[in-house]
Amino acid sequence: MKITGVEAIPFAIPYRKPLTFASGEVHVAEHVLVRVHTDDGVVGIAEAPPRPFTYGETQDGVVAVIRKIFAPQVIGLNLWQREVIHARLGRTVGNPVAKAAIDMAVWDALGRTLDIQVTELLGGYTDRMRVSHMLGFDEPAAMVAEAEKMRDVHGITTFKVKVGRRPVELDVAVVRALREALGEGAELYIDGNRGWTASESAAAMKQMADLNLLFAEELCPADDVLGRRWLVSHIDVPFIADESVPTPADVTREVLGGSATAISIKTARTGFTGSQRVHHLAEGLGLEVVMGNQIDSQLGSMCSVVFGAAYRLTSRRAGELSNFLDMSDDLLTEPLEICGGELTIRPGAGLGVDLDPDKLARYRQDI
Ligand code: MUC
Ligand code: MG
Repeated sequence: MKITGVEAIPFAIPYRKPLTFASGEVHVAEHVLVRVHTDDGVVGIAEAPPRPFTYGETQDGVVAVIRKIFAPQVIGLNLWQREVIHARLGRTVGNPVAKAAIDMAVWDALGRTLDIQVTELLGGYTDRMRVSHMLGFDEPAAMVAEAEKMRDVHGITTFKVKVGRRPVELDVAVVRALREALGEGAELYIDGNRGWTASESAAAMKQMADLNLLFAEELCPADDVLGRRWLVSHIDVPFIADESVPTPADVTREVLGGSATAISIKTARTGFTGSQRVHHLAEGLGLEVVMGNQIDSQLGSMCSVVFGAAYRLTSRRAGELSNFLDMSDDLLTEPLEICGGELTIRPGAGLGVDLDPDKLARYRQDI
């Protein structure tokens, strides 16, 4: 049960199709694989997807902070001491995805040691989630074609549409085209990644008033404090805070300040231990919750569904679990499959997934 080593392995897998959104774009999954080793010979795994445009982390920075600061802080602790690990990692400011990956690899190692699924250790509410697919910027016809492919091949009927371009009519045209093509049965919501001002957001929401949106996410920056409060009080769908709420304290501040009425939980930034805190807080505050996507690979997507399926609140809405489909390859021995619009937990212990050593050798960047 004692942690004997923590590895941080940078890897890079190109996307078949880059994802573009208001705050950035991703062409290659330049992530960091984290492996936590124990004295029983157990190895827990997780990935850290650095997002410089969201949290300031880079692939090199994640590797360095894990090797130089975090690994020495957790080696020697045992797997049950997750709160000690959380506290020690918390001594360093920032670095959310590096901390989250260590936390989730520890939970995976614990599950494997006890021969229990992590989702059961967390809460065990269900074994699956409905899937929401995230559509990056493109022409309306191309975004409709992608949504139809996701519906026809994988049964997905919930879509998050990236918005935040100027003029706002560019994005309004996309959402209208999607609604017309997919019909009223599809769930549609939008994510602006802070691209618009509050008044642009309000104008866009007015133009989309007849399109039956489920949510609006981060349309304008939370730092535009008064404008955002004004916007949130004037729109009639839940307003999701995502990158503005990477910690429980941020959730409290944004929600009590009137700048959000729903939140995105991303295991990639809060791990399992931090996501539990955010989940419990959201439940207490009566917030809608969506399991978000940090443009995760299959390993990261499995972490999201493992957490999301563990609780009633997080499994109620479709989770953003499908963007790995755009990657040219992955690291797992058995690829994840989305069937009938759902992603199901794997039966094995821990996260229930294993790494393919040949694939890791092909994509790792450090040898
Ligand atoms: C999202 O929900 O914003 C895009 C940037 C990022 O950090 O996460 C993604 C998805
Ligand atoms: Mg978002």
